[in-house]
Amino acid sequence: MEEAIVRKKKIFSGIQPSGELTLGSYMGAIRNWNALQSEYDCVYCIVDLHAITVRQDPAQLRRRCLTQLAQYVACGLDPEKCILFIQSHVPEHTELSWILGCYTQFGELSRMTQFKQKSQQHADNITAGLFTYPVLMASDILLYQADAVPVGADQKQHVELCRDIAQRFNGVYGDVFTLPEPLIPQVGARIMSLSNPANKMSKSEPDGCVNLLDKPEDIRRKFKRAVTDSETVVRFDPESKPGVSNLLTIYAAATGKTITDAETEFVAGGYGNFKAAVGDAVIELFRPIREESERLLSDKAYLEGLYRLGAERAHVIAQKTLRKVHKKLGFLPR
Ligand code: AQP
Repeated sequence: MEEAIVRKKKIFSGIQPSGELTLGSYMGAIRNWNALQSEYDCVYCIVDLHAITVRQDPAQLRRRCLTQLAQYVACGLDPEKCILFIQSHVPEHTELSWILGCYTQFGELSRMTQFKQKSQQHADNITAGLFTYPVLMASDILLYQADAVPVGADQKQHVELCRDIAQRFNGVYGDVFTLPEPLIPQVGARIMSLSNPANKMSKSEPDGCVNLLDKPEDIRRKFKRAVTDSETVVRFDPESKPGVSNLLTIYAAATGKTITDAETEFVAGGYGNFKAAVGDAVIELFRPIREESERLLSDKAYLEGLYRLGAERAHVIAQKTLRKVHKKLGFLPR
């Protein structure tokens, strides 16, 4: 009997080196990346081209790219199992981005929530890059023919736009791109800021943010100060108790317990004990990651070798897709 050849599904995702990796990016994205790497062909990127849509300090950007790579590996991403690389090292990302920009509507980009928020935050520097960010993101995903994109809830809209662009392109030229699905975790899809639980925890807004490399005493202090409410009941109710609900989500995601079990665990004892327990859970979760990141960062040659190899492997796949696109468009081969 003939055996069916089952194609392994492909996964792509990336994070901007626009700040330190946070509890939010860990819960919303990296944790899921880890879980997927054994079963799928995974490509994970440090999206430095996206980071420059807002001003970055060059020395800091260089340092953050290397630190982020070390953190990816320390979080459990295995360079033997997945491709880890830096976006600007694979020029096909920007080449495809120009092409896809010609298949994207101005109106579609104007509706993107992230553009609206970031153009308010950076009102003195609303660049074309900030506006066309989702086109570059679509290129990142489509170059690798990804079936799924593990991201936090805030990126769902961008992945949906990527699908629309791919569908439009395929509608004209035939089956060129795989249509990707967003993969959003059940718990931890949107971790909120500890100081303002109405806002998402974001690495470019350090206030209310817990970072992967924070020292235990800093994590403890940040949770101690976390904004809750004037009640004393630990109950999951994101509408009327956003701070407490966010802490319950973090606790559940960090320990693997359900939110209901977490509520029961803290039914007595008040907010003080609750906040300390959430802080301790995060400290224990991040301790091995911080220690391993520090160890890896002391071996710069290893990290450089890793990102070079990653770029070579990514380039082979990206080149194949871009050649196909050029051919479909009617560009003469070089
Ligand atoms: N608070 C969060 N909760 C859950 N998931 C989150 N992610 C980010 N913050 C949270 C997810 O992690 C990945 C980060 O990718 P990114 O840096 O490219 O995008 P971002 O969403 O713009 O991240 P930040 O931290 O908010 O960065 P800045 O401040 O530079 O814009 C994505 O999968 C995201 O969903």
